[in-house]
Amino acid sequence: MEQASVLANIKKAAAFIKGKYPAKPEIALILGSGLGILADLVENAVTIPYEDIPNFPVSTVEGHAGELLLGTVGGRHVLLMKGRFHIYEGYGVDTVSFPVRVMKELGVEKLLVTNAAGGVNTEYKPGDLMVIRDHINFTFRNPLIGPNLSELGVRFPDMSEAYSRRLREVAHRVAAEQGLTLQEGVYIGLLGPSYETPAEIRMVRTLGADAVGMSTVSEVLVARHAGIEVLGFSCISNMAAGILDQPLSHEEVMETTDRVKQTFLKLILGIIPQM
Ligand code: 6GU
Repeated sequence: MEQASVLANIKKAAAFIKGKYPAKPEIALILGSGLGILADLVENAVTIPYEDIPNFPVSTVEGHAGELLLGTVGGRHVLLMKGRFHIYEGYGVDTVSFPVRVMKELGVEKLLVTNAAGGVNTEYKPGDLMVIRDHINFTFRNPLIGPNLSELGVRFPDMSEAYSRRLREVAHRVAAEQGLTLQEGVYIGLLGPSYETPAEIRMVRTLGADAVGMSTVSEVLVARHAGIEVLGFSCISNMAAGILDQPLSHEEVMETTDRVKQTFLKLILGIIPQM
């Protein structure tokens, strides 16, 4: 798409949201499987269905469209995406990351992303929480391809600290205060939707990955391009293929995220006021 019209699309979506919630959201939250319940803790929330927002992608695959929540958490104005978009659903990386561009236009300065991921590091256990130190883009797609939107960021954005050291330190401090063990490691993002083979998992371990998933990377690339500070977490919902002698299932992913969601939520609620 033409550069000018991409910018116009972003601005139009942002203007619509501003009309419903005039305050500047400082922190944005994109929460993966199972953590949607955080939405219940947003105070004075304004809810906007994605389908109402001009140019916003709508989920055609999962049946229910998703919604944006704006409100406060711990006294901070937040924007929360209830429902995200994945490449495996058939969306392009530009669509998957479009909401992040709108966040920037709204004045968002910090992004907290979470996902469910398979454990690649054999020291990990299902139910572990991992703060993301860095990622490997194994989708081989990049939402920044195309004419650079120089109003948003530079042509060749630096990724040497994609996941903020400062925010990772906040996460470790809050986790320690809560008596929680928090892993830190490298997330590798693949296309999915099939889980990996044992040979692929041995490969990504060799490449330096600790956790494997199907989301997050596109959104973080766009956020960093725009200078948004990022904090990411993976909930290790299961061990990746070939580590345990058992097949992988989405049910296991859902069961584990459900089991740890209160702990995860408490951690995130502890972190938000300190971001
Ligand atoms: Cl094992 N792989 C991927 N790609 N995504 C996952 C997963 C595994 N477990 C949860 N999400």
